[in-house]
Amino acid sequence: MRLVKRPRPRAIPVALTIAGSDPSGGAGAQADLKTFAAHRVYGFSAITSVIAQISARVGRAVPADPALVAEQIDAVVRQCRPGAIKTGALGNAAIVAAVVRTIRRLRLPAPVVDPVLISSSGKRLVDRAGEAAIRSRLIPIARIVTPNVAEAEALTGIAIGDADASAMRAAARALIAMGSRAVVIKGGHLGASQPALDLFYDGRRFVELIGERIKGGADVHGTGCAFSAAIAAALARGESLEASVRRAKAFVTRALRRRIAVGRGRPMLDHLLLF
Ligand code: PXL
Repeated sequence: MRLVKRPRPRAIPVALTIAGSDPSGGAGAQADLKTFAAHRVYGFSAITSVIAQISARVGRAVPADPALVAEQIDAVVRQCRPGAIKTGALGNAAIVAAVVRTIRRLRLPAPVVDPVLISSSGKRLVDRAGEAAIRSRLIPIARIVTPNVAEAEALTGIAIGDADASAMRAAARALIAMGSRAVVIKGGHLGASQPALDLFYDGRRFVELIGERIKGGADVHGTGCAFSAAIAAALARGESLEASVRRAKAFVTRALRRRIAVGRGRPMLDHLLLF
């Protein structure tokens, strides 16, 4: 038999999501992995919480043993150091603490923090103590934090109401004061008559990202997961933070426009945009 000389395997950027499991694949780690794949970024995942859910209904959520969350991160990092990390639903304060300790101990890249508090259907995905730990421990090590308006209000105590631009700026400043290096507040769920305005702030400059408002888009499950995962994917590919945020917004807008029906339930994002 002739020996065929194989080319060396290609290197590929790698990103890690630390997030809850959504068995229906619309949100959580499964959605993050699809988003990484759409960006041609290899995805690692550490599961923080197993959640019985479909797009229309979130059922029981069982947080993982915090040590097991840390062990999952240790395991994948042994194979390859990710170029970027994102965090999603974290369950409770002990998991938040374990994630922060592990990122510090392994000197991993500062994470994209999606401060997931409550699902769109109203289920708490992190308990109250966990929410406090996100504020006091995770946000201080974040590369960027990506709250929607409700999360920005909960984390800062500043009422933003209906697209009040000056209140959004105050909340962005407050999140930087908590220690994040940058913030993007997602205004997509605000009043239907207004454009989809996201506010980016890196502590020096405010950038208003105005996007097309997609009719019916606010009803789609998992947009926040896709947005923060897309930022991490672009960072893993070596793009600047602002370019990563702009690319992520364009990605979510496109995936929203092309949303898909998967049986019963809310529409889903078309992460892979194949046809
Ligand atoms: O979109 C917030 C979110 C994040 N992570 C998981 C979720 C949800 C919403 O349902 O299930 C695992």
